[in-house]
Amino acid sequence: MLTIHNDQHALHHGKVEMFRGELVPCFEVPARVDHVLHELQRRRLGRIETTPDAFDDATLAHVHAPRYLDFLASAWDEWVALDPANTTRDALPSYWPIRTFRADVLPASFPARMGLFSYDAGTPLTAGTWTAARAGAGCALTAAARVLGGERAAFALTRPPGHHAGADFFGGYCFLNNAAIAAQALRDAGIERVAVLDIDYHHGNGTQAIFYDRADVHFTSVHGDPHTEYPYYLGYADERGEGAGFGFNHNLPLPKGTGFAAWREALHLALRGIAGFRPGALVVSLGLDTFAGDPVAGFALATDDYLRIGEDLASAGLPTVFVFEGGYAVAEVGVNAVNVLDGFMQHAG
Ligand code: 6XA
Ligand code: ZN
Repeated sequence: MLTIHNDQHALHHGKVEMFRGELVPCFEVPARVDHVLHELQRRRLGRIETTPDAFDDATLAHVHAPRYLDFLASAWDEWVALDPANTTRDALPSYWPIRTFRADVLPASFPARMGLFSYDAGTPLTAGTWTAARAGAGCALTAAARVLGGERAAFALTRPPGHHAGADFFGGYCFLNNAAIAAQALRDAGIERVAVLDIDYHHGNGTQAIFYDRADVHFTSVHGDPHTEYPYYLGYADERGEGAGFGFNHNLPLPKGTGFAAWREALHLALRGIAGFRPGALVVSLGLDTFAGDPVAGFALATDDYLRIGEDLASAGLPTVFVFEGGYAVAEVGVNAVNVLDGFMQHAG
């Protein structure tokens, strides 16, 4: 499979995140991508492009709010302007405008805007975050462009991940929604109906929210039940879409502890729903935190199961853009990710 690799991803390297009541070293680290890249090379799975195509920043505004993009672009400089010693610290939010507060006013205070544009304290913003996230979006756009150019599939190997990022907020280690940006690019190129399938352990709340009122992009997610699992406040089965988008959102929450047999049944259900939509292309949010050994998740998938997932995804018979999302069992994430891609290519027509 063709891989588009963003080599600027390592510029985003958070030090700490708030986790279960304390600041702990970040789970979402550059080594995750290094392991996937190494495994792709070891198994010679296909060509690897290391320089994504140039793109116009205006493309990002097809998915994200301009005031949010402006905030991200200047956030690090503003953080350092508060205190020169901040160069040694990650920026994390401390205040959020929950219900009854105003979100229309853009406060002058940088910490206040951090909270306005985020929803958790687990997503550090660092000196290289904007550069890495922007390059990551370019990687997803390039993968979409290659599939539009006739590739059966392409893999955007990038980080930070994207599926929790909404039109105007970051969270869950995500800043720009790479999968949504790829899906929108496929639409902009004239593909009438695009399906996004999110198989990360965590519900893709950002992607769902971006397309919730649209009938042209169908969103499906198989994930840990939000009653007990992050992101908690979205991802329930009764979320079907709204307005013109009603019927084009499909959530398949599963209990913590779910093993591969039940997970795969949900995948088959997801693929049946997608087939009924008759999309011209598929974007897969490829999270590997469904693995039994993942430190922040709770399903029980094994390394070989990822080959079967790839085969099942290939059976959809659609031009496919894979976008790398979560997966924090760092030593295994490479093999698990490449197993999906390998299984896919072996069964792709
Ligand atoms: C809470 C856990 C964040 C999970 C991020 C993730 N800090 N999303 O993997 O897919
Ligand atoms: Zn995840």
